[in-house]
Amino acid sequence: MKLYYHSSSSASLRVLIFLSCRGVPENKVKLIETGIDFDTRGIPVWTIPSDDEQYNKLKTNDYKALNPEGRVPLLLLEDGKKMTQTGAIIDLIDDLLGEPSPLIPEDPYLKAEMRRIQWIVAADTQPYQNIPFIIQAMGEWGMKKAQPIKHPLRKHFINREFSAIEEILKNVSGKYCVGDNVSYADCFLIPQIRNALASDIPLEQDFPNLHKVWENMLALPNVLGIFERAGGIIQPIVVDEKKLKEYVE
Ligand SMILES: N[C@@H](CCC(=O)N[C@@H](CS)C(=O)NCC(=O)O)C(=O)O
Repeated sequence: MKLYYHSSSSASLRVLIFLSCRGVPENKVKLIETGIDFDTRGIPVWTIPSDDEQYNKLKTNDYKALNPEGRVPLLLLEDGKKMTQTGAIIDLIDDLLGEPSPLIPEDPYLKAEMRRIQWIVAADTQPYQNIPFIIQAMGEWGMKKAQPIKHPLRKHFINREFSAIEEILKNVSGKYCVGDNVSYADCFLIPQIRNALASDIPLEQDFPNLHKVWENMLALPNVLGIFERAGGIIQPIVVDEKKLKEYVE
């Protein structure tokens, strides 16, 4: 299988952390980092690398030919089937491994708590703090308040949802989001915290339980290594500043 991802993408990092914490061998899921271009608004657009077989097959470097959603990550199976959406990708890889996943709590209630955190990050937080959404709000809807990464719209949604997760963690967290074992919830939450730190959210002060989980996850050398290879423990800003300025103005 092949995973098309980009290291600046928090959704991609969810799957990379999952693969590493689940101990999936590197030859089972080959990582293909997409190329990057920028549209007229300065927003990143993914491209198919020219040395990848999909480039020859599809005869274009337009990533939308591979994934009409235009988003990373994407999982390409050996038989050519594709899967998108991180929750579905992780479930599929885990099911294909064919044994009970150590990353899913056995207790049904705790499993549901894990899914709850996963969904708050994937459905209620990430889409509203995603840089393309913020740039759209600035350019089309006149919300020219600040740089996209520190934009109050982005900070509003991160703060709102982190407050909810903090309450959940008070009840179910141990070292990690759900008890003392790494679960899917951590794979989803940690990249979102990395994004929040780029927006100057005072994590330790405002969200002590999220901070605890963050510190414990970063103490795992494999997780730290993923962030370091992706540009550091704070989300890097990937926009074309010149195009963005022209668009917003
Ligand atoms: N709900 C999707 C989110 C994927 C997503 O938003 N990916 C971002 C990068 S973090 C992306 O590719 N954005 C490009 C775009 O929206 O055009 C998932 O869980 O896979």
